[in-house]
Amino acid sequence: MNGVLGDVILVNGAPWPVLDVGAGRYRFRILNASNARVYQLALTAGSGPPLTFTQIGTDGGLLAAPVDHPTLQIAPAQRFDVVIDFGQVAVGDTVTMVNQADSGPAGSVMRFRVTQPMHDTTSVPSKLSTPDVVDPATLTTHRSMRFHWGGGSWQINGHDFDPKSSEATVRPGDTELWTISSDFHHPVHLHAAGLQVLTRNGGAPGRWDAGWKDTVLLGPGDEIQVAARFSGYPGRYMLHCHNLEHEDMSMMANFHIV
Ligand SMILES: [Cu+2]
Repeated sequence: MNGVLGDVILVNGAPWPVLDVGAGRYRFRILNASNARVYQLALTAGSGPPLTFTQIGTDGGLLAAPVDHPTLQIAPAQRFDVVIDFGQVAVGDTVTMVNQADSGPAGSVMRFRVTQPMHDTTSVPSKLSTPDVVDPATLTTHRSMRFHWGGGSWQINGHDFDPKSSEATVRPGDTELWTISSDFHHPVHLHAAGLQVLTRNGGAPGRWDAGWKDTVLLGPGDEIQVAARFSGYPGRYMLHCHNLEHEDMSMMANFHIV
């Protein structure tokens, strides 16, 4: 039901690797390539306070402005572009990227060893890009996508994946308002589309929802509204839960761009 959770955490193919860094800013692109595990990443320093992630980008590119996060919740298929400033810790110290969502072996991800001083003249600009901001009032087509257990399988809108059926037909460049609801932890992924979270459970978007995404995480009982912009060529595309075991248990559907 949860998907398969392994007991060894790999980063770029290596179990719990160690990376030597200088005492300055580094940019990382973090992709959750686990089949089912949702991480709550944090950075603990050997001595001194924990470091923060300065998020500069997400699935669909740069954010408008950087956002500092003490922790990053990242679901399968999601991406976060971050800057970590190792200049905040002493040379010789270590920084561990931990996963607060688990304990034991899966509670550790990787370690950074700050091995040398670095003449770091970089800074993170306060303005990064000017992404399109969708005005929800302009969205005239509304659809609902319900990600729920169907008694024997994981389903979207009450049915198993059917290669012949379609949940939506849109035109290239269309932007629609989709309400996505969930009974469990489902990272909802659309192919060839950008998603901007407009509301989460009736309130403001969550702290990790900023920017144009293509994968949004819902928890049990969650309901979000997204602006969905379809950028692909005409053809058949998928939407699905990116928990691979849920997807394999038929939580997948077609949509068409015509
Ligand atoms: Cu799922």
